[in-house]
Amino acid sequence: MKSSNFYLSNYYTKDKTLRIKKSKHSKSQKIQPESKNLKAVVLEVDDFKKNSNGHQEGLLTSESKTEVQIINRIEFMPKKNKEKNATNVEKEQSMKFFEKYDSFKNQRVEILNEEGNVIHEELRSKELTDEKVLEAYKIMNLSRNQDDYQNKMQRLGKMLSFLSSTGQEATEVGYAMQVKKGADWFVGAYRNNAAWLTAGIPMRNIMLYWAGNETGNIAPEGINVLPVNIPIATQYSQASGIAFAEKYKKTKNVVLTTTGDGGTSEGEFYEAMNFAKLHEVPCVFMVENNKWAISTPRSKATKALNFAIKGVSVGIRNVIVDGNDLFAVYSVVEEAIKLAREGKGPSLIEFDTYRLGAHSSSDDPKVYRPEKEFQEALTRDPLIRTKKYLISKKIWSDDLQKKLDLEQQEFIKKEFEWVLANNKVELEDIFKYNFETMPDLLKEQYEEAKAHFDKHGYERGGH
Ligand SMILES: Cc1ncc(C[n+]2csc(CCOP(=O)(O)OP(=O)(O)O)c2C)c(N)n1
Ligand SMILES: [Mg+2]
Repeated sequence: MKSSNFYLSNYYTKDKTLRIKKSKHSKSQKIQPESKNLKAVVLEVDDFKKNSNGHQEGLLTSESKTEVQIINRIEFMPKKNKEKNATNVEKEQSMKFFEKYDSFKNQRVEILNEEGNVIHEELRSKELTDEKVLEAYKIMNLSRNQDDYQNKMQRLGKMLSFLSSTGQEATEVGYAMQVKKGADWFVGAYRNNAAWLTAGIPMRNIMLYWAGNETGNIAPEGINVLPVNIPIATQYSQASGIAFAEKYKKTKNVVLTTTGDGGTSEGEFYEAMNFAKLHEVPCVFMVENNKWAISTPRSKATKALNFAIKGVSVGIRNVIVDGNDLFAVYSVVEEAIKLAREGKGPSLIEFDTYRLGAHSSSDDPKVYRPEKEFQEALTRDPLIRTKKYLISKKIWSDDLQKKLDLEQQEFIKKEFEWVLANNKVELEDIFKYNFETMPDLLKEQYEEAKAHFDKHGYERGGH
C-alpha cells in the first residue's frame, strides 16, 4: 500500500503543489506540500472508490497548462484505521525488496556484481557477515566438488543417476542457510544438492539415494527436510500444507519450497500458491530459473514476462533476484522469511540463474544448448563471483582454495565409500517403503518383479 507521505516527498508539481483527483476529468483538490494534514484532506474526498482490499483508491495526478498526467494510483486505509495504518506504512517502508522492485518492469535485485564488488551495501543483510559469506562459499564449493565426483561415479556405473546443482549454488546455499534447524522446513525438488547439504542432510544420505537406496531420503532427527521430490511442482502443495499446519499450531516456523522454471507451468504451482495466499500461510515459494527444463528453453515454455509475476495471479507479492549473487539471494530470502514469521503470508521469489551442468547424468546438453549461451553463462559462475569477493577482502587465496579442494575431495570420497559399503537394497524394500502393511496390488507387483529378477539377475543399471 502506498502512503500519502510517500507522495508528498516525491511528487511535487512545478508550482509546488499536489493535486488529488478521483479521475482525469473530475475537479482536482489542491494540496500544499507544507500542509501536514494531507492524509486528512484526501480522506475527505468521499468519491474515492473502495478497491478489492477495502481501501480507498483514487488517482494522483499532476497538471501542467496543457495536460493532466496521472502519476500513480493512490490508496488509503479507511479513516478509522488511521493509527494502525501509520504503523503498517512504517513496516511497508522497511521492506527493502518486495514492492520496491517491480517485476512488471523486470527489475532485478543485485548486490554483488560479477567482479565481486558490493554495489549496494545498504541492501546487504546485516546478518550476512564476511564470516558467513566464507561459510556459504565453502558449502557452495563442496557441492560443486560433489557434483564433479558423482559425474565420474555415475559414468563408472557406481551411481544410478543424479541431478546436479552446478551453477545454482549461490541460490541454494543463500536460501537454505536461513532454514532454522528443528523449526523451519525445506521442501525441495530433485536439483537441490547444495540446499540439502546446507540444511543439514548428510552427504552420504544424498549419495545413497542416488545410488538407488530410498533410505537415503530419511532425514536425521531435527532436520525438517522432505524427501527428494521427482514429480515437478508437487512440493509446492506439500509446502503449502505444512505451512498451513504451522500457522494452525501458532508456531513461528516457516516453510521454504523451490521449483524450476519448467515447474511453473504446472497447474499445481498455482493451486498451491492460491491456497497459501488465501490462508496467508508462512511459506516462501521460490523458482530457480536456470533457463532450461531438460531440453526445453524458457522461450518455448511460457510467454510470461518473467516467473515472479506469476505470483500476481494469486495475489502473492513477488520479486526477481540475481540468483548468482549470494548477497542478493540471502538478503531477499531473509525479508521473505521475516514477513512470513510476522504472519504476513507467502512470497514468491524468482532466482535468475543458470544450469551449468546437464539436466541429469543421462542428458547431453551439447545436443540442444547453444554453445555461446553456455560460454556466457560460465562467466557468471556464482562460485567465481563469491571467491572474487573473498579474495578482495583478503580472507581467501588460491592456496587456501587448493587446500579446501583437497580436503573436500577426500571427504566426498569417504562418504561414497561408506555408501558402497552400506547400499544393500532388498527388492522387497522398494515395495514396502510407502505403506505400513503392503497392499495387495503392491504384493502382486512385487511377486512379478521378483520372478523377473530371479530369472534375469539383479544387476543394476542407471539412466
Ligand atoms: C509432473 C511431472 N511431469 C514431468 C516430469 C518429467 N520432468 C522431469 S524434470 C523436467 C523438467 C523440469 O524443469 P524445471 O522445472 O525447469 O527444473 P530443472 O530441472 O531445470 O531444475 C520434467 C518435465 C516430472 N518429473 N514430473
Ligand atoms: Mg529449469
